[in-house]
Amino acid sequence: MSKPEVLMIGPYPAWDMDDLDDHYLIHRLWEAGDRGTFLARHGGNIRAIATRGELGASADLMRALPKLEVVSCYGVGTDAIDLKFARDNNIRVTNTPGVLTEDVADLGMALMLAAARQLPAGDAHVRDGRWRQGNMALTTRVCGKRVGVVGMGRIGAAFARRAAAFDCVISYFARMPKPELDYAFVDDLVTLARQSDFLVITLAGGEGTRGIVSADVIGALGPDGILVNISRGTTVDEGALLDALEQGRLRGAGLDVFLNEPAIDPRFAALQNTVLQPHHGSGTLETRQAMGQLVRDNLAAHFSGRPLLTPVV
Ligand code: 8YV
Repeated sequence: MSKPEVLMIGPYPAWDMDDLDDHYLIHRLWEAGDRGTFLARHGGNIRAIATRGELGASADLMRALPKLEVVSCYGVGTDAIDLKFARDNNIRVTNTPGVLTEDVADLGMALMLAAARQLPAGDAHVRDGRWRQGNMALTTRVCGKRVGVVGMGRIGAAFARRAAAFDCVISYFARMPKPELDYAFVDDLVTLARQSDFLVITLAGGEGTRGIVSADVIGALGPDGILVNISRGTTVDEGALLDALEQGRLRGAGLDVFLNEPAIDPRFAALQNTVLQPHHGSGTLETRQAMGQLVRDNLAAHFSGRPLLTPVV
């Protein structure tokens, strides 16, 4: 029996690619010269898409695959997948929740500490020999400070547990209060920002949260505030964030996500009060191995008629 044909939007690590090649006929879209020609040639036989959180699957792409049955996403965020099109066309969608929660939350804590204690500046102070001329400037304490968590899903809750271990006072903004948590629910982002020393964004991306951290929210966080974003670049008014960081109306930021990744706004590179990471919250060997396994297990379940492990649609 011929192998099911699968369209991959971008590469996975070699250990995943080898296994996928063993079980499926893989079409590598990122290697295609002309995508239109490539899809016209292969699209009619493709039954699955294997994509990544940041690459997604558009309605136009799925429309070019008349036999598409399932989209398996390497990542928890499905905001780049047209879920409505998938739902309307009986296309299943899976993601990789759970396995990446702890690492993304770890990076959020690391970014908060690095931005507050200015770890990149301290590293440079030592490496550049400037320590011989004197100590670096004083930085900002983290422990015991007020932390506002934007979004209280798996990642937000995992991050809050970490901040609580630093004796931080935690409040949060979410669609609904979660009374089972020992944190203060705040139903307005400006109010949350005004009463926070750190504002940490963990909520899902997509149209429903686009620009939710607005210029007003950034202004309420204020010149002593530090913003951390481990969600999606779309959740923040990035122009307002850059303006505030450049004009000293925000103490600093720790950012793992941006608009237009990886070709982010060059203004970020000039900022000394930011810590920047290349969308690497889930970027550990352990987590990426688990994510790849879950993508492959979902595909295997689909093609063997078993229930999907982590369905979104
Ligand atoms: C993905 C992400 O792992 O999980 C998500 O939604 O944003 C990342 O953690 C990454 O996009 C995979 O390439």
